[in-house]
Amino acid sequence: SRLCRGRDFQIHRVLTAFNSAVTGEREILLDRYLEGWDELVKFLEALGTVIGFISQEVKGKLELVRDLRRGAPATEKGDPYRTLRSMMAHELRAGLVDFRRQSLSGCRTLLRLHRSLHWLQLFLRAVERSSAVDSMGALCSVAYNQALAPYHSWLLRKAVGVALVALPDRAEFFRIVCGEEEKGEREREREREREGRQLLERTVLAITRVYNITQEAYQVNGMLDLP
Ligand code: 1PX
Repeated sequence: SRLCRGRDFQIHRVLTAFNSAVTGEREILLDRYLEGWDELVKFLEALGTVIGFISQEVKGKLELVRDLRRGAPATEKGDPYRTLRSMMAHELRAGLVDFRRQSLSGCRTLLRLHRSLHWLQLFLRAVERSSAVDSMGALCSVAYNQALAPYHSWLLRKAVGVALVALPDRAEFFRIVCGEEEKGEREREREREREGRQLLERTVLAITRVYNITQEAYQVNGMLDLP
């Protein structure tokens, strides 16, 4: 069942990864950033097959950045893919960033993940404020229209619309977030939701911090619109 597949997902791992991605110098550690995404992919995979194309898309992007990292290992001059800023500096210096057309740079690839974190922030904030009558699909698509749709083609927007109809309901969402198996009575369900909300809040804060630092780095380098 969906629940069993979802058991793997642990929201506290998302929290830990994104929290530890930020260093004292406000650097973003790419390994930790990608680990945070690995965990989010598990959540997507717990949602089942209709969402499958979205998790494939994310996995492809994660793999691409990791391939680049492996292909440019650390030397005595430094580790080019250790942090977001070192990646930007390295790819700019090496002429790997194409400002005119689509390329396979780490910068343009991570920009897609970055925009997705914007979506995630908006979505999770809406979930926090939601009540039992709200539909997940609706919360999702409001956030999607704001954060991602402007970058997507008409056809993709339609496909996403179809996929969002297949989202689980709110109770199941919290079951996946809290990693509990048994369907409890009302009381248990409420308690679980309280715990879930607290963890969600902290996770949103961690993601927001990472998002803001990343946004600033892209802005400083004039790379917010990389094709
Ligand atoms: C605790 C809750 C965790 C929830 C985790 C959910 C994480 C979801 C992240 C969504 C990531 C979407 C990636 C989009 C990247 C992108 O824009 N790619 C497009 C452009 O790439 P390109 O290389 O061509 O420039 C690409 O064309 C898009 C592919 C399909 C993406 C569809 C996005 C749908 C967003 C809505 C996600 C709904 C997930 C439901 C979670 C409850």
